Amino acid sequence: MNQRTLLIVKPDGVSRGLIGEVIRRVEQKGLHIVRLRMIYPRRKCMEKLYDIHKGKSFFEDLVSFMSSGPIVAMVVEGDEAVRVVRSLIGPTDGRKAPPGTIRGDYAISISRNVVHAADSLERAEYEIEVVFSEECGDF
Ligand code: FUP
Repeated sequence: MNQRTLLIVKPDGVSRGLIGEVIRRVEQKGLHIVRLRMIYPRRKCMEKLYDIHKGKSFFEDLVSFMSSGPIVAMVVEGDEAVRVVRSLIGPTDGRKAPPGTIRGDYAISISRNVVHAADSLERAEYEIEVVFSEECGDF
């Protein structure tokens, strides 16, 4: 089934010069980037993006980190795009993510893990709306 999902290059990925590498892997897989936006996100927007983690021990650090520098957000389209993009990025913890995945190849941390991707179709719709809204931030 054709789907659209949200993929973000986080501030650590941007500062490390990994935007091109992430885009290359998405395109190499055969997925299509249908929207692309670089923003310096406001704190409030990152709180909305990660609303499901509110109250957890890492929430403050997560939101501060995500609003500490520019991010690149993209809408990625393709067959089973939600699942396929999740498999491209790998598990959350870079130390456990297998080589060949973006996190497995470029991260050794659970919190500075280069990329974010929506984990369901419902979340994808919600997160695209949040991150591509005008008020999320500018550059
Ligand atoms: P993921 O969907 O793989 O990005 O992972 P989660 O939704 O579980 O977590 C979202 C973000 O919270 C992670 F990318 C990093 C941060 N996090 C931590 O910093 N510590 C944790 O123990 C879990 C998550």
